Amino acid sequence: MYWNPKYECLPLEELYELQLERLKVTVERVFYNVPHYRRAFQEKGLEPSDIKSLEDLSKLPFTTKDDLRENYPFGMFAVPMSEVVRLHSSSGTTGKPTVVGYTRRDIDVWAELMARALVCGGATRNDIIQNAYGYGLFTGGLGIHYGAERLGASVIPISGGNTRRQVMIMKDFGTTVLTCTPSYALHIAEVMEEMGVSPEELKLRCGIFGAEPWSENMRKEIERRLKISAVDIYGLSEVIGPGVAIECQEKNGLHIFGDHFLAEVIDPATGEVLPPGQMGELVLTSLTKEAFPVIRYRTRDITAILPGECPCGRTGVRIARITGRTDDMLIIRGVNVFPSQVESVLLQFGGTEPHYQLIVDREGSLDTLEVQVEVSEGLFSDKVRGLEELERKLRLELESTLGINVKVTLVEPKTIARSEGKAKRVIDRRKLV
Ligand code: DLL
Repeated sequence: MYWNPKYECLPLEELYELQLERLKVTVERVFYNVPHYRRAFQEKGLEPSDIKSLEDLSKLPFTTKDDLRENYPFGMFAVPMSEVVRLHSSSGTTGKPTVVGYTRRDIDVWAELMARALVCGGATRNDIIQNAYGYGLFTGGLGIHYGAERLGASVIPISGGNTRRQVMIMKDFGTTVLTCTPSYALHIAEVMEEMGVSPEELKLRCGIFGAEPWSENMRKEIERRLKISAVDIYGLSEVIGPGVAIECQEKNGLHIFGDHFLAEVIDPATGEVLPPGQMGELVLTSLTKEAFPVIRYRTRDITAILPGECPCGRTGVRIARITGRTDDMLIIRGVNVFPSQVESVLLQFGGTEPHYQLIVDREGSLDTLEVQVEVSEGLFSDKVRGLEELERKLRLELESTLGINVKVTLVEPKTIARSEGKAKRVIDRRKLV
């Protein structure tokens, strides 16, 4: 049930003590080794010795993606390159990618955290883990891989893509745990159906899915189609990669490994720290990283810190499922819309497939939202009236959930592009003009 019960279930008093000790070390490390941090601290009149309690965290400056870009590629590293044994990078939608580095010890800590995460998510050393996250600069593939090896499971480093082969290997090798993005898991389920392979022929029992936002309804759909238990895993390259947080078997929020990361949720407009239960932007501080420590990194991910304890016994902070990103949030005629809200509505309806795309455009000065949704095979061959009725119902439900007018377009099965990694849910044509 636990990989490292001592630290995962550390009594809170001891956890806070450890966090403070590690925060002080991290603050010193960045102050003396990273010019950006020294400047940012000095602008606020801060020195490392000003950090005397965990409450002092809120005095520290935020770090943003722009800060990382301005210091591209290695300016935020706190160790000489001779100590860096691995580089990863994540591409944003605009500008330069972010480059992150790891010392040998960072890689070791990451493997430990990923082993913890896999166990928390339901894997054991007896599992055969098919790792269909992309291998390469993306942290998903290698992050999960090292954790699975540390756990002692048998890893199949298949990476993303070649879906028919994924299904064949899953069947022939007796894969028990699948790791990939939720959108790819669904695509694998679809290809399995095409190949006439039923979940009963597989040994698959568990899926550890993340790297993109997904809804509770999407979880149910994946669980139903693959006949597995699916958990949500969260992480980001800037903070370490996968392994920052994961759900346990209770599936009631994602546990953050508090001996390695401090989490805050802030109001993205004012920067004010919000109390548990309130939704805002997640801000993370690393406590043990050597090569690329981050202080109050603004993730742009929207969540809330959950109040109360989890029956599983892990003591660190829990966060709610990420509903979207501040920069993914569409503002359509002044109304905030997240793709995950649309997904949730679509999945409540029979007759559609959870493959969808939001197309935002501007007619004159008015923003428009079109939701393209695939119809399931059976229904598509059905009478036109049935389709019209479905379109109308979906439109009404989406309009009442989102609070704006929506055009729903039902499209033929398998016409929306499938992803092997992170799905592209939004086409915003407004930006092109
Ligand atoms: O996506 C790391 C990862 C790999 C996480 C495999 C989980 C599994 P990046 O490519 O840097 O790293 O993207 C990080 O992806 O800020 C979120 O916006 C989003 N994201 C990651 N996990 C989740 C999740 C990896 N479970 C960005 N739910 C993050 C929602 C997620 N969004």
